[in-house]
Amino acid sequence: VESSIPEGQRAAWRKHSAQGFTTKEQFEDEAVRHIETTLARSLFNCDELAAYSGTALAFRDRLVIEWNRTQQRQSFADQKRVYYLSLEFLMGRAMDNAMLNVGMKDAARAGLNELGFNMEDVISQEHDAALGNGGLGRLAACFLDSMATMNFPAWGYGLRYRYGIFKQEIVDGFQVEVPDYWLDFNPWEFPRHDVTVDIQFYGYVSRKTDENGKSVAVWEGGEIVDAVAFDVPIPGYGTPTTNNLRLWSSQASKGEFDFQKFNSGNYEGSVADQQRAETISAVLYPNENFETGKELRLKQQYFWCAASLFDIVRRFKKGKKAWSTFPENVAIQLNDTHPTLAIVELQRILVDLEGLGWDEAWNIVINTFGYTNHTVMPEALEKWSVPLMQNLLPRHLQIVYEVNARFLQMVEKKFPKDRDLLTRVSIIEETQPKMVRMAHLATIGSHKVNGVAELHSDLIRTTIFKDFVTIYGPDKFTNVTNGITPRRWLHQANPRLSELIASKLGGYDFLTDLTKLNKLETFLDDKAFKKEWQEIKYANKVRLAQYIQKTTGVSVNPKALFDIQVKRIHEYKRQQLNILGVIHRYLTIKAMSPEERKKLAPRVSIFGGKAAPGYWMAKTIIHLVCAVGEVVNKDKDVGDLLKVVYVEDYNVSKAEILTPASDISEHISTAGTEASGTSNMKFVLNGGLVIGTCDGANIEITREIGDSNIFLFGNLAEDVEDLRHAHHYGSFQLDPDLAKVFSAIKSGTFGDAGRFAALCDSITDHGDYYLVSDDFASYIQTHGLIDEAFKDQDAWLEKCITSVSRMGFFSSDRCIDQYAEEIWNAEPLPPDGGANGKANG
Ligand code: GPU
Repeated sequence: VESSIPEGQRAAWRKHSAQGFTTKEQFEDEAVRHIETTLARSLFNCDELAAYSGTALAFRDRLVIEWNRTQQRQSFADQKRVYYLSLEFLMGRAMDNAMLNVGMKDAARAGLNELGFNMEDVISQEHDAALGNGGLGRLAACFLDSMATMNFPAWGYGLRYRYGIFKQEIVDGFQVEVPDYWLDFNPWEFPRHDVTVDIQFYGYVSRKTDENGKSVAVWEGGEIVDAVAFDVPIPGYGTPTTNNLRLWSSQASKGEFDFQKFNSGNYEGSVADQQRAETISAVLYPNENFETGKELRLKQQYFWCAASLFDIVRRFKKGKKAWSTFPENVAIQLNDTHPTLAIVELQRILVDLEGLGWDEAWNIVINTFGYTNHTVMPEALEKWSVPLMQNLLPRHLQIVYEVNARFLQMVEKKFPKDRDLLTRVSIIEETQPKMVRMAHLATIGSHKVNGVAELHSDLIRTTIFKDFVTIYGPDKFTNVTNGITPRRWLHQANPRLSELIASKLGGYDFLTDLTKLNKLETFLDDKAFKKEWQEIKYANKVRLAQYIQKTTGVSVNPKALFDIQVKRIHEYKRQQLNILGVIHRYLTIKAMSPEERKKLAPRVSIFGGKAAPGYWMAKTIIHLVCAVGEVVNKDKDVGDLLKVVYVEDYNVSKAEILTPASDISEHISTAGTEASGTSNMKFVLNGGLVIGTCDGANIEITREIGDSNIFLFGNLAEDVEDLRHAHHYGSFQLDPDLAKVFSAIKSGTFGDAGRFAALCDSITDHGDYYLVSDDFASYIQTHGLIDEAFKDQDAWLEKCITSVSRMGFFSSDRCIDQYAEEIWNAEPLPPDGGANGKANG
C-alpha cells in the first residue's frame, strides 16, 4: 500500500513538520498545552501526576521526532539489523532518561518551578515499567540503551504484559504480592493497530503437493490469536538515534472465523474467546532462575517469537534480496532459551512457506541466531514436555525432531558407536514424558553461544555444554561479560558524583567511554576532591536514611556503615548467609562490654528483593530478616550499633536510590552459581565496596580494581562439588558460630522458631547444598576486616575512588561492541554519516 505523501505536497508537509520545544519558554508552552488539551485538565486541577504527564508528553514529542527520523534513516541505509529477543525488559522509569538524552532537563526544571512544581517530585510520579524479574531483564534494558547510544540499527522484541512483576508489600514481616497494573497512563508506548500478526496454535499437520509436485507440510486448524504491536522509543545518549522496542499484545482474532461465532449468536462464547486470547500477554511469570513448564508460558513464547519473526521476515522481504543473504542482513540474539522457538519458526517459514530446501534453510537459521546462556543451574534450564508441544505446536515439534535426527546423524558420523554421547546431546530427553531440552536446541540452532562472565562461560564449556564443545570445537562457545549503562547507573542515579567526575575529567565523555574514568586516579591526593566525594556519599546515605525512616519507621544513622544486599531472594544468592551473619553480630554485641561496644563501627544491614510467589524457602528468608529487625532495632543495648531494615518492593527506581548510598554491598552467592551479577558493577561504580565470593563477574571486578579493593571470602567453585559430596558421605560439621546462631533462633529469640525450622534444617540436616556452613567462618571474619577498614576513612575513600576509576570495562557499551564484533558482525549507523560509530554531540 502506497502511504507516502505525493512529491508535490511534501513541501507543505515539511513546513508544518513538528519541531518540539527547544527553550524553557517553549517547554512551558508545550507542557501546559498537553495538560490542558491532551489531558483535559486545568490550572485549577493540576496535581503532580498531571505535571508529570504534561512534562512527559512534551519530551515525548521531542523523542518521537528523532525516532521517526532514525527509523527512516535505518530503512534507507539498509544495513544489517540487530534484533534482541527477550521475554523481559526491566526498563524502570523513562522520563528522566528521555530528559538526559534530549538534553533539556535544566530548562524543564526551571519551567516546572515557574509552574509551581519540583522536578524530583514530578519525576517520581512515573510508574516503573517492570516487565522483568531481575538481572536478565535489566541487562536487556541496558543493552537497548547502549545499542541506541552507539547508533546500532537495533530493535528489541518483547511482550507487552498487562501486569509486570508484582508489587511486594511486607505485612507483619511477610511478603504479600499485589498485582502491578502499570498501563493506566503510559505515554511511552504507541499502539500500532495496523501492525497486527495472526498467530496460530493447536491444529494438525497434513502433507500436500505444491504446484511443482513437491511435498509440503501444511499446518491447519486450531485457533488464531492476533499479535498487536506496541512501540516504545529508545533514545540514545549524545546522539539523535532513537531505536525501537516492539512489544506484542495479544487480542482475539478479528478474522472471519471468529465473526462467524459472533454472528451465530454465541455472544458469551466470543467474549470468553476474547478473554482467553488476552490472557497470553496478561502477566509476566514471576520466577527468576526457575522454570515451571506451564502451557501458558509456552504459548507466550511462541506468540512472541512468531510475531517477531513475521515482522523481521516482512522487513527483509521488502528489500527483495536473495534468501541466502538473510544472515548478512539480520542478526537475532536470544536472551536465554526463552525465545528458542524463533529458531524453529524461522526454519518453518523458510521451508514450509517460502519453499527453500531443508539444508539451505537451516544454514540461514544457524547463521542468523546467537544464544546467550544465563545460568548453569538445572532448575532454571527450560524443558518442554513433548505431548504439550505436540498439542500446541504440532508442526514445530516435527521440525524439532527433524533437526534432532540430522544433528544426531552428524554426531554419529563424527563419533561412531557412542550411544551415551547421543543420549546426552539429544534435543529430546528420553524421560516419561519425553522432554524437549531448549538449551540443546538453542545451541544447535545458533552460530555462537555465550556465557555472561568468564567463570560462567568456562563453566558452561565444561559442564552443561561439554559434549557440544567436543562436537563443534571450542570456537562456537564464547564469553561476553555483562555490563551496565553508565547513563542510568552513574549519571541519573548519582548526578552529583557524575558532575564531580565531569569537573575533574573536563566533561562528560566518560559517559560514552567509561574507560576514561581511569584518569580519576591522578586525583587521589586532591583533598578538596576527596572531601566532596565523601560529602556526596554522605548525602546519598542521608537520602536513603530519610527514605527508610519514611517507609519503615526505622531511624538509621547515616554515619553508620551501610551494608546492602538487594536482589531477588534465592537460596543460591544466600541472603540467609547474610542474615545469619547479622544474628551472629547481634549476639556478639550483646555479649560485649560497654567499652568494647564503643570500639565497634555502627552498621545498618539493608535487605531488599522479591521472592517468587511459590518459593517458600525464599519467603522464609524474608520473614527471618524482618523478624530479626523487629528484635534488634528495638534493643536498647544495641542502639545505633546495628539496625536491620527490609526495603519493600525493590525495583529499578529503588535501586537508583539504594545503589549510590552503599558503603558495602553483598554479592555472596555459592561459588559457581551466579552467572555474572550486574548489581555488583553498579555498586562499585557508585563508590561502594563489595563483599563477595569468587563467583560470576566478582572475579573480573577484582582483576580490574585490584584485590586490595574488594573483600573476597569463601570456597572456590572448583571445590564446591567435593564439599557437597562430603556433606552427604563424610560427617557434616556445623560451624560452631553458626551453631550458636541456630540455638538463638531455636530458643525463640526472633519469635516462633517453627517458622524458621525448614531454613535451619536445610543447612543442618539436608546437606547444606549452598555451603552456608562451609563459608560462615570466612564470611564473619571478612566482615571483621570490613569493620576495621571502615575506621580508616581516608584509606577507605582511596579504595572507593581507585575502584571507580578502574570500572571502565563494565560499561554495557563494551558488551555491545563485543557482541557486534564477535557475534553479530554488525556496524553502527551514525546519524551524521560519519565513519565511526561513537556517539556524536
Ligand atoms: N538471570 Br537464567 C536472571 O536474572 N534470570 C534468569 O532467569 C536467569 C538468569 C541472571 C543471572 O542470575 C545473573 O547472574 C546475571 O547477571 C543476569 O541474569 C544477566 O546475565
